[in-house]
Amino acid sequence: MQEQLQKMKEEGLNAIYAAADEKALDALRVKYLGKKGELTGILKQMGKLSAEERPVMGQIANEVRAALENAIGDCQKKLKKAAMDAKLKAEVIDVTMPGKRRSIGKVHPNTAVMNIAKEIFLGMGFDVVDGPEVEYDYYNFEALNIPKDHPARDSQDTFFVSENIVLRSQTSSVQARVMEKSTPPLRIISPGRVYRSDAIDATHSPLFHQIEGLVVDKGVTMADLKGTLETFFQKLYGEEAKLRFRPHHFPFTEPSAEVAVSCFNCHGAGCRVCKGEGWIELLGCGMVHPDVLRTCGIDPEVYSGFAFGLGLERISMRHFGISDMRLLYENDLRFLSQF
Ligand code: 2NL
Repeated sequence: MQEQLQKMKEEGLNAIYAAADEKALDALRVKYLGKKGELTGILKQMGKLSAEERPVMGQIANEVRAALENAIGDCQKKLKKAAMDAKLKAEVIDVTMPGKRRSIGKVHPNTAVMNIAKEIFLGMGFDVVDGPEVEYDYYNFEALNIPKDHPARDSQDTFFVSENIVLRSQTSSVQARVMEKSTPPLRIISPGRVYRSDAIDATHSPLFHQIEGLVVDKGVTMADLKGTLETFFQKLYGEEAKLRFRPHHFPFTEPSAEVAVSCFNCHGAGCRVCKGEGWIELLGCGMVHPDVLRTCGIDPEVYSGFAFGLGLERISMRHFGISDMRLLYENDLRFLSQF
């Protein structure tokens, strides 16, 4: 029996020190020291021993149990530490590694230029007003002195939703609404989307953006119009920007003018950007027609006003050197991420 115990101790210790993980170790504990384990099996034979032999064998059995328990405890500690070391090694973070670059969205070129323009006008005391894109014929045309038979209403130019509803072809419709509701002094810009039934090409789109401006007060003159536009373009293009006013015709202004800005590239000498002209056509403007004021509930004998309208895309294209308007609407990230 003593031999059996010695043999079990040796085998047990070897197996315990060779155990690969905690699970294997626990299996060995059950195998040798468990309720139905080998040690219990051997001790069952105690009954066959004499009264003198029994305590001696009992002591040996206790020593074997203690040796195996110690070995198991020892190995458990080692295996725990090894498992923790492996875990820490696997989770190690190299703080010197370069970080992952996240791509951040950009402001669309049109939005960027719209923001700049709004800031300039806000700085000159203008309010920004907004209105519907699906508009009554009345505010888009009638109130602006464009009667029923006027060529500007041609369905070739305007998207009609129904007999008397259109997609607004100019944001003046918003300004007509403001005039109808309020009493002067008025100093507003109405930026936004407008629609015209144009074929798409490098300089035309059926949807584009406008900034229109309107000032109505007592004693407003053409000089105020010129000063306001000059200030705006000098803030946009620099102090050396010059404006050229040439007579024009709009149904809603009288007198009317078309305005060109000296080419910011060649300063008037003539180059590729201005197609050799030295000037770039940018907007239309004029003194608000007395009939328009009257229709919108403002007495033209007391008040006068000026108005202007400019296309945003032209300015965006110049600002960022974009040669084809379609690029502004295709939402191709390879294009948009450049700005
Ligand atoms: C253009 C330039 C323009 C206006 C817009 C306007 C607005 C009101 C009254 C009078 Cl409420 N005028 N806006 C004036 C002149 C030119 O736009 O090329 N339009 C076709």
